[in-house]
Amino acid sequence: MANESVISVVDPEVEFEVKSEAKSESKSEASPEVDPKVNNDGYEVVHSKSPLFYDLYDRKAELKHQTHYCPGCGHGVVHKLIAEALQELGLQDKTIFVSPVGCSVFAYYYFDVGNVQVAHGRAPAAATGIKRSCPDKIVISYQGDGDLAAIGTAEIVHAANRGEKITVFFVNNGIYGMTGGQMAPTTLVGQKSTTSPWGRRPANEGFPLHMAELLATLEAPAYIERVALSDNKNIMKARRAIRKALEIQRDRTGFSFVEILSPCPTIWGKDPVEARRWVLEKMTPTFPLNVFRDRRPEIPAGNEPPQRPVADVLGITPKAGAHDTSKRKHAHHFRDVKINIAGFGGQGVLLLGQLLIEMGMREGLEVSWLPSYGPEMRSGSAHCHVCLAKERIGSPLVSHPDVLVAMNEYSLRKFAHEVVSGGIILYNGASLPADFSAPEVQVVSIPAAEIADKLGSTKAANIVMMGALLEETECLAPGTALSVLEDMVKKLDLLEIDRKALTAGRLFIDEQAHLGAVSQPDGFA
Ligand SMILES: Cc1ncc(C[n+]2csc(CCOP(=O)(O)OP(=O)(O)O)c2C)c(N)n1
Ligand code: SF4
Repeated sequence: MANESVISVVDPEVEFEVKSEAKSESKSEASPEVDPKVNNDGYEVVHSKSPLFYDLYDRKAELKHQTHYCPGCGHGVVHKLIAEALQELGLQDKTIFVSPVGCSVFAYYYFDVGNVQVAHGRAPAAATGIKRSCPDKIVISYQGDGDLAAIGTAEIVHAANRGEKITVFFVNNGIYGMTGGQMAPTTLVGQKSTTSPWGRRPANEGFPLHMAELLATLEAPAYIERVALSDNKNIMKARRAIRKALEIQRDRTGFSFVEILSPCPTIWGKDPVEARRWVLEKMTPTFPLNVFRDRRPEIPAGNEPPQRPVADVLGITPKAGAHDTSKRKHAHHFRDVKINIAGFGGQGVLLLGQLLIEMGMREGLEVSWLPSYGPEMRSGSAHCHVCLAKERIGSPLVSHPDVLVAMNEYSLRKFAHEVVSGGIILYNGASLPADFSAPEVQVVSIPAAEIADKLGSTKAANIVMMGALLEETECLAPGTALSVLEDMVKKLDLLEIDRKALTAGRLFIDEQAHLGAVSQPDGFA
């Protein structure tokens, strides 16, 4: 055995090693230094996992030895080919991978690149947004046939038709894998699925959709090829196509699309070898392998989409000096404040949130506003999450607010338990419901609707609450509130009421809340 080379697969995820005793002996004689290509067991590593993949795929303890793909699944092969191509082209740090809904939903566990996981079928739309806002990045839309050719048909057709400079890898396994084998638009005629147990019948389910051919009828795409993971020769062709598609994006040539016929042994009920054969023998007659498009699209010059900063497009360009803390109108005593404003539609719940973020922006803070409301036009429940922060906001979602503004009893009961310990609840009501208790937070009842009514419009109850909020938390300056109201409220009579409502809310906290409106514990101010 001394001169015999042994090839073994030690890691199920790919580490081919060659053991050559003669070689390692002579090496150790020549030099005691450790050769990085020889591992601890004396095996020479001749092929290993792409460094573009994470070292560790985080999995549950009992599944640690395997990826989440079934043995023989084509997704693993496609992942490997994409990783190798990105590595060879030196694009790892520039790549943003958009993963779909389907078996490959967890692609972000494997690729050590920027990752975004999107809703079913929306990958080309999300990729469009990412590419347009980050034109120097390499943006990959990775999709199955259910994702791309069923629920996402519109997205892919329009992204291709616009000639977005993204790369789409379309893994066509002729079936819905993740959900257990329903018919896909690419299911073959006669092929059985859980939703066509008799086999696909064109008279009932139509013919298989040829996505590569369909997209090739459009003018904009630069590159469209169909390849197959049926045997080594074809896998090498797939490798070249994947690399070429990425080069096309790197060179800013245009939209590139590779359809990859791929085995799904589990749902097809075949072993991995049979499944590969099935790709060649059954799929390629329906989906011929071909380069359908390879040309630089002729797009009239000067037709590029405008590249403007997002803030500019939204018209929220910060005013000069807004980020200069020395010029801030208000010394903020907090790092961030998270607020949930909840009530019925029509109570100005969402507007109150918008006023607060406008004030925050004017005071140079980072802000976010996340509305949530039901389908009813009026009177349905509505709430919005508001974040005011000195640093960038990671997520606009507020699970545990510092402050809850509850405009009605329903919202009080629904959201009170979410408020952080030591937080504040401002309740629009003369008194709290008898059985309500929130021992760990300060609760203030403010008869905002009544106050607003006396001022001339119940609609101003939200502004009364805003005054109370500003006075209680001192998170923003009342002067900023006034200037925002003056800019945003167009009707003069309403503006006058709002001004009074703002003052009334503040005065209520200063002068009356101590006299009995605080439920528990007292002395919050
Ligand atoms: C909006 C929406 N509709 C339906 C589903 C259910 N669903 C999850 S994956 C999937 C199809 C996956 O098939 P495919 O895109 O071919 O990917 P594969 O799993 O075969 O790789 C469907 C219908 C969903 N998650 N979201
Ligand atoms: S069900 Fe099919 S597509 Fe999904 S992981 Fe298994 S083999 Fe792959």
